[in-house]
Amino acid sequence: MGIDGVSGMDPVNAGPISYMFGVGRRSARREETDMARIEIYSTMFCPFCSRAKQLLRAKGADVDEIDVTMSPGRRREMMERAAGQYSVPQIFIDDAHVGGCDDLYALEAAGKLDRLLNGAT
Ligand SMILES: N[C@@H](CCC(=O)N[C@@H](CS)C(=O)NCC(=O)O)C(=O)O
Repeated sequence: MGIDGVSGMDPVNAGPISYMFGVGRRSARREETDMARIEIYSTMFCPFCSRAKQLLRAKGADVDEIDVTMSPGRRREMMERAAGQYSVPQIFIDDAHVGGCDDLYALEAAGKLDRLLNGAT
């Protein structure tokens, strides 16, 4: 039994296809550290995206980046998940919408980001 009740499926070793379709909720590294799953929708040459990734990586977070520059379908997906917001980045922690770069830094300034990243949602 894998995590999250995915029967017969080892989320860490489920292979690239399962990984692409998000069967495994946490990567091997997340499994070890119990860090939250971070997804960031970004585009190329986006200073706000770089700034957000910089903060997350400085905290040791394992970031799944979804580049929507050339992908209108993924941009639509982003907007659906982010209550219609179009700008990048849009950041999700364990599937919960955090918002953009400013929102991420506001969480940090309020002393709430570490707790979210450590999976205490
Ligand atoms: N306040 C936003 C600003 C984000 C922003 O302006 N991103 C630019 C790219 S660097 C963008 O998506 N511009 C297109 C738009 O706003 O429609 C944040 O902190 O994330």
